[in-house]
Amino acid sequence: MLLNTYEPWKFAFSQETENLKENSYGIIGVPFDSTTSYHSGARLGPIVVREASFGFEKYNTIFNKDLTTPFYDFGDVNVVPGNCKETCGIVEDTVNELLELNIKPIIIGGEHSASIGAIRALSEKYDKLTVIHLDAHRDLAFDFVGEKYSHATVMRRVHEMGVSLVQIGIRSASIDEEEYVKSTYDIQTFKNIDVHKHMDAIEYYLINIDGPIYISIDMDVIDPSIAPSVGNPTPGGLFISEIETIMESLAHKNVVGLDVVETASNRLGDNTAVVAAKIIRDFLTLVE
Ligand SMILES: [Mn+2]
Repeated sequence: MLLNTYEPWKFAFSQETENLKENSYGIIGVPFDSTTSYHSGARLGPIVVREASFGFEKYNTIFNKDLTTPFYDFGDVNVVPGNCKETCGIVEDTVNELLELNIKPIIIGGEHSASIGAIRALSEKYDKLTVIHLDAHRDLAFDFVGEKYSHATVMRRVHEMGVSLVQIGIRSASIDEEEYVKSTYDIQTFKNIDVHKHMDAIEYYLINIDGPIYISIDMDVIDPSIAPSVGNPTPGGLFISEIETIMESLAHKNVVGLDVVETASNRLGDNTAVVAAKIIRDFLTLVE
């Protein structure tokens, strides 16, 4: 029998939500981009990333594994266009609903501010949460053009929740952000050059992290020659194999949530959407 399983509104290989298995993963989209300062369009990220997810086969030749992890696609949250704080609150409530079902969130963005709500929910559930933040930028501004809730202030709001941060791929920051990092004891930095030249040290660091981990991936961490459709493209980024190595190091840790954000495209087959879909699919293959 031939079945057409192409359903572009759900991530490829996601299962029906009627019979939820506990301890599995739930995808939610956050189609929001109201604080974007340069290249807009991230509100369409959840659609194009889901669509791109159908370009992959179930067997993963990088990790020699089939994608067998149960996961569900719950659709998109209702965002409030123009209101970042309100939207973060809705993401937080939705993630709390998933946590009550004992399902771990995977968020497709949308601008990076979606992480604020997700991490707030998780930081209240888990003590000693570590956020692994892959990004070209630190996102540690206290405010951005007067706004406390913005794509540029995400990790400052997150750090205020009392979580530890590990920032990987950094190659752009303000002097104020650098001073803030120096004034703290729980923000670890691995710049893009560290990833290119000292991956062994980063792997060693990651596999020795204790406690629950949340992974936040801004697609601009990847080199813009590979993933150009992002809010703030920044040259000198990571390669796909480096992302694979980092994900492999983290997959067998206690990962309690993941977001893949800032895909800003409205085009089917967009490179950045394809890479974002691959990262989510790789993660689900690895965590089984
Ligand atoms: Mn960024």
